Amino acid sequence: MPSIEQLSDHIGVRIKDIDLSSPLGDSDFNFIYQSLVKHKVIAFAEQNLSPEQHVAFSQRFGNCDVHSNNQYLLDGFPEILVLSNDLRDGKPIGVVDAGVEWHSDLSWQTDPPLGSILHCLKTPSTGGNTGFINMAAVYRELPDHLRNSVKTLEGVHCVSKLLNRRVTISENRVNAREFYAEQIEKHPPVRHPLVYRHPESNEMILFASPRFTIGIADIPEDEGQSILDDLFDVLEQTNARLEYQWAKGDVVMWDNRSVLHCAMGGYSYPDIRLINRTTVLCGETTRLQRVV
Ligand SMILES: O=C(O)CCC(=O)C(=O)O
Ligand SMILES: [Fe+2]
Repeated sequence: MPSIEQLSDHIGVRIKDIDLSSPLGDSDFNFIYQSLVKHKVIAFAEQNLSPEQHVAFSQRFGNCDVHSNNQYLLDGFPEILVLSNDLRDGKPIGVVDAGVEWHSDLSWQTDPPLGSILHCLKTPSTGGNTGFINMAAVYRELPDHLRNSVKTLEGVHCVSKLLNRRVTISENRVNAREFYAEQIEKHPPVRHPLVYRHPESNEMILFASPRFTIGIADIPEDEGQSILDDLFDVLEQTNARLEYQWAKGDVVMWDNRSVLHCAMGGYSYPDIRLINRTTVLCGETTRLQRVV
């Protein structure tokens, strides 16, 4: 039977005594799934996983996404997106500076995914941590007036940084402006309630992020931005957070429905960080539920 160790007071556990490279029995898988729903971030140390095994573990949770940024998918493994600052023949081998603002993966799509699973292959000598925030806790921490006003509102989410005044474009990304201009055409903004119910924990979740939530639908622009500023102040201040320091071989999965995450940076080429990522999509019974 696996055991767990808390990673912080309000979010995250390490699951011990489990080898993800071999097929998991139902009882181990259920233990992992329940830990994910309850603790929102789960970590496993010293996992020696081939890309096939990483994908096989991910598929226990559901179908995997094939990321639209398809130039950085691992050769032969469309389910794996490479995150790295390494270069081959002078060109990036993966997404550089991925996720450097707080976000929930793919919230700019109609159906946000269940979770992402990262396998760390190389750590830089300094920096490279990943931050996580428990968005059920943030919902509970909202001042009453703000909790009441967001209940019935919808956030507008968009992948293109060009429409978001809260974010900056990394200078390390090649052709970033052209890329983000195309993204507006390919992926027009979508709406999500600011408050969802988690289908499995039944917790209310604040569903908004500085990276992808660019406004609030159907109210004046400045009013929407001011509500978002207030929400993001609560994010900045919450203690319901974890900063995860990676070691080679770590596998970390988060419940993308109930946490925001952020790559904390603090390293640069030629100090290399290399992580393989899969993202698991939601099914009919696991997607976030509307409250109103
Ligand atoms: O590299 C990281 O620390 C996180 C990157 C990220 O946002 C992601 O993989 O979804
Ligand atoms: Fe992300």
